Amino acid sequence: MSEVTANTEPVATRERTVEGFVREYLRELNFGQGVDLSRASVNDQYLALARTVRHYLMVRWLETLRRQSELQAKSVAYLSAEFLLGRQLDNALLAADLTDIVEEGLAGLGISLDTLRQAEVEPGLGNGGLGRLAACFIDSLATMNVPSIGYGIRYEYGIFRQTFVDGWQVEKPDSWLTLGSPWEFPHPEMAVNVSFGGTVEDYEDDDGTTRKRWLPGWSVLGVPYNYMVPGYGNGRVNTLRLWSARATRAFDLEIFNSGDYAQAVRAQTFAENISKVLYPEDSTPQGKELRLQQQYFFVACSLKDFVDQVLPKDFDLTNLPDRIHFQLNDTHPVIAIPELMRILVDEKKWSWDDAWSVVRQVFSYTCHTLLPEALEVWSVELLGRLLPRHLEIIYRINEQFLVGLRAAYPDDELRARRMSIIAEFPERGIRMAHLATVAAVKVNGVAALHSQLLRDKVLHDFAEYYPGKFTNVTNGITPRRFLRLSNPGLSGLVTEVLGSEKWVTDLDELRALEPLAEDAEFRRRFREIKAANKRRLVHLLAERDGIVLDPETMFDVMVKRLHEYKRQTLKLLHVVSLYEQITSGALDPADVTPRTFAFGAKAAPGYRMAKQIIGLINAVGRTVNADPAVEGRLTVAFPANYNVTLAETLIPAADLSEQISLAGKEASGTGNMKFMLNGALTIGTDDGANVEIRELVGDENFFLFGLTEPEVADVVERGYHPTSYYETNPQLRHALDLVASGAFSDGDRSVFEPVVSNLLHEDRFLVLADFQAYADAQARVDAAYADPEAWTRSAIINVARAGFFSSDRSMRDYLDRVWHAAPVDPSA
Ligand code: GPQ
Repeated sequence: MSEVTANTEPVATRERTVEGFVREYLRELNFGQGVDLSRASVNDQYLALARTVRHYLMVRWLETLRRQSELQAKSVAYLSAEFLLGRQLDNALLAADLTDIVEEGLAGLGISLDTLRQAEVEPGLGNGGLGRLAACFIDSLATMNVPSIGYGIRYEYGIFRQTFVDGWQVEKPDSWLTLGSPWEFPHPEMAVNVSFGGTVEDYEDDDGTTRKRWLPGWSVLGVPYNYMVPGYGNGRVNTLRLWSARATRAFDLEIFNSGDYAQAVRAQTFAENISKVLYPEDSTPQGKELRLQQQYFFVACSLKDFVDQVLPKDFDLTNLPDRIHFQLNDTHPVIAIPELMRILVDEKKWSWDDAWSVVRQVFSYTCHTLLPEALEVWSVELLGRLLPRHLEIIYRINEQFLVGLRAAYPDDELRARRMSIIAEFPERGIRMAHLATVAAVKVNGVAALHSQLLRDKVLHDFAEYYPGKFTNVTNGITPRRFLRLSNPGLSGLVTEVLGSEKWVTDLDELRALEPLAEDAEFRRRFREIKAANKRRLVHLLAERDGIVLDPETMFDVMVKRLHEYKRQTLKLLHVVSLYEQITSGALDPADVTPRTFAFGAKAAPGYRMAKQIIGLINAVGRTVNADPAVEGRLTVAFPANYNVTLAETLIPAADLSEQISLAGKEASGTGNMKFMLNGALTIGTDDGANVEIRELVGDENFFLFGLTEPEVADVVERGYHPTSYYETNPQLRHALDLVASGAFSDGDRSVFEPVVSNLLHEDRFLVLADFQAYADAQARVDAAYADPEAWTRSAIINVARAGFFSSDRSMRDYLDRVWHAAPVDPSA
């Protein structure tokens, strides 16, 4: 008998050569995918490649897990209902340092790596900024050697696929899993049970104390799916654990016993509905029961997983604060607070005070909004029906909180009512942001201005009561995905002139580019890269959407969710105004800078005004693009289904970045940072992280316009009348009249009447008030663009000063200010 030696190292890691890769790849194709090369479809080829690449990361992953459980260092658990990851293949290749080997190996087999890249359907498990931020953060944590885990939901359907029918948004389900999902590792044997509903009863403990017991009405299983989160260039692979709902065995038994097979199967579907679909509302929660089920589902799974599986068996939970910090990504996971109380008090039989003293040391809360309608409030009726024990716990937390509050502010009942976790109007509800703020170690906003406004306005009473609790951590973006991978041209140039790739993990290195803004040859190369990126985008949009664009025009880009506060209508009114001025003869087309006005935006399916605005953008585009009077001058491009993948080609091609929200409404923005890093200049209001961008690049490299936040507050206070702007500004009037006339809707005046009349009579976000300032700023953009050398100088300065916006910096700030944790020594 031959001797078997235990060698856990996969063949792959021992064969970091083109031949070794090809051998592994063909093996995966034959034995994993079950096809031979001559019959393999592109999807077969892609799946085999993905699996081959993950082999190369596997040893590092196992090693990271082994070291993590050995070290027991303080870790971070990032709880988020959304992780908008984007495609995985390129990032995995980069982390494994395999791109060249794979490219060459595949080419030898007659396969183009690029074709396989395009075969990947991105996991769209998020709506927009909040979900993408979570993805950037876990990338940075892995790259910085921070022991951490991401916890979220494995939605079967991510954000819908947007299509346009006659210019109107029509949503199609996103079935990202149908062709196979090679990046996930399901562990059904590790499933955990999560309960809902039922009642709470008192009972007598062995030692005679009266305790509470939750008698749930139903339960589901949460199956963990693990994803690798590879660090860049450090051999570390962290874990993202997403939960998928399954029916419990109880459902199976019911099938068996009830005889009503169909009913029992329906019950199964009911359980599995919990992780079926991502709610497509961004910043506008709908208060739906299923959404609360989702929130509790993933939070309960995650806490149980952490306490029972991740921690060592004999772990003393009084030491929890030294071992973990749970970061709550907005209020979606805030139900974790009463859940941990329930675990400690009901299951571990701790006293309330002991439990509370631990709970208040392990959570921190990030707020991502300033819109009052975005702050989640769950009706007491619903929460009590779904989670009766949690409701009791929340009431008790509130009681205790109000006792302290009334002692600090005697005779200030109004303040107590304002701050109470329980709202009384319009119905009794649980204010999740208040619950989070009461329990959290730290509460942070996501940009300097936002954190200031949280302290001064949205959570002002709390900031007074808990002065040390509030802090700021300005958002960031990962330079791996948003420069190194998405902009190979600029990355190559930067690496060449800086002499190394150190900037990929230390983005402040970009500062060394600054003197080169004065170097004509460098500017020429920088410009040539931008031009090539524009040609790459033009090619993509031609193939993908049949959109025809001229890469010689200025690319003016606004991509983000469609929301009235973000003011896509402001940019659209500017387009309409230029169009109106040219066609009426007021403006000589020869004096108009040739521009491509690009939009990308999804609207929440139930948000009627947002869908109207999408219809209007497309209608204006149809008219403008077909009119010879403006040919070569104005083009509108609105590719459907803006997502991470499209962003990766669109952003590097942009000349001008549109960040034009009403001041005081955009918490931070992160697209603004991506454009800056890729050498676009910003036209923007004094809002969110725009403020910090402008501070860094200076007024001369930023097109600022519009009311400031205090001015907005003042206008609103004095009574805002949009019609007065309409009446006194002929250009604005002509533009609005043109829309109202039916010029973009075959003469039918009714089609866009809701948009026009909303702007004229309500205009919650002061579009008309800022119109002239915006048009003037756009005239400054034109003047600046007319001098390509000066424009390029500004663009280079933007790139050189973008280091601050690395999500690595955000993570350092969280580690220092919020988590009080540190990276571990990678060699330990
Ligand atoms: N954001 Cl409340 C979302 O993407 N979804 C949400 O539900 C809420 C906020 C955004 C916010 O609008 C942006 O300004 C931020 O840059 C982003 O979160 C990340 O913090």
